Amino acid sequence: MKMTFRWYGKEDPVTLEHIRQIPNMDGIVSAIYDIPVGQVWPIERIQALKNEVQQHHLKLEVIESVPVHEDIKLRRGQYQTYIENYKQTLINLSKCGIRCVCYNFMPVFDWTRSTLNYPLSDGSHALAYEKDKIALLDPTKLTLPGWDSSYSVEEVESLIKAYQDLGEEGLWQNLKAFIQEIMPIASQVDICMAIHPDDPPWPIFGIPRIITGEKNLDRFLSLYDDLHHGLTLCSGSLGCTKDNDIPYLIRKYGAMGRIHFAHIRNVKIREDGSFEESAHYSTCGSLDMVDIMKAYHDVGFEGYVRPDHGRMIWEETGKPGYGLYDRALGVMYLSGIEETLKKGVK
Ligand code: DNO
Repeated sequence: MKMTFRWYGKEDPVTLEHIRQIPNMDGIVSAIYDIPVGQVWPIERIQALKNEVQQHHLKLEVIESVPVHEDIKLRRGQYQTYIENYKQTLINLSKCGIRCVCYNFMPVFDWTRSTLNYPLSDGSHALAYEKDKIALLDPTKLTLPGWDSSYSVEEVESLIKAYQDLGEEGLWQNLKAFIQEIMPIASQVDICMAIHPDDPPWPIFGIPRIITGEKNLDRFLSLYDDLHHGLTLCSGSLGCTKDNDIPYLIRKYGAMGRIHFAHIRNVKIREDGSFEESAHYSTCGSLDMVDIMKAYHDVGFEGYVRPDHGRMIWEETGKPGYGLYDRALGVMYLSGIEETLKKGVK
């Protein structure tokens, strides 16, 4: 597997100089953040990002994400233009040597939490999803770091209503139409498309979410018969419900060659189904990292992997979930397990 690290560009308090000092690190996961969703990413902009990464002796490996415009997910308005733009962006990324693109099909909201700085018992802070607090939230008055903040309160209200009317089956139909339009191009230009699961993997605020577990992942993969059509297997997103057995899913989809990108992190699931994000180390959360790494090892996974959300430790401040220290600890821990597995130590 190829270890990578997410970098949010020049605005990121975590610099490429810092990232380069993490052992076993040479791949960067990034994106262009200032182009409005739906517009084409010009080759020059992609090349500039790539050059900047290379100047720091790192490689731009994965794009996370090329976001999908809400008009595409709702198949309304200017969806045809946005799909054509999406294809052109894939062509441009391919010309710059990119082979893996992560995206998601979550209606309106990307990852959702009730608390961004939940105090853990060791004095660190992490992201948490507390069911009772989520139930009281008004999504139109809230912005989380992973969300598109360009919508007004009225626009968010009308989007929520549109998805409630569309329903789960309608969303599946629109996803299918999108996949069938973009995948021939992605395949032709040799880009592996890696859909990110919904986080959390259940409906929120009364709107559907469909990339949630084995049955739906099977259905998703059946939408297009080509190895370029695949998954970002995010242990933390799928793993925040005990319904999903992560090592089993890795073995199943890994053996099929459908996992292109692995996000690895731990979560601690509570009795009531709420969860808090924990350190990567197995006993800090509900997931067994050795089982997870062993599953990747056993299926001969050669794709990209990155540590996912970290806690805020050692007084670090920064982008929630994306500080330097705890993610770097995650890299070292995962790399240690991988090295042990590779050497065949019993
Ligand atoms: C959360 C991330 C997600 C992911 C997108 C992919 O930290 O894993 O926001 O980048 O869902 O499109």
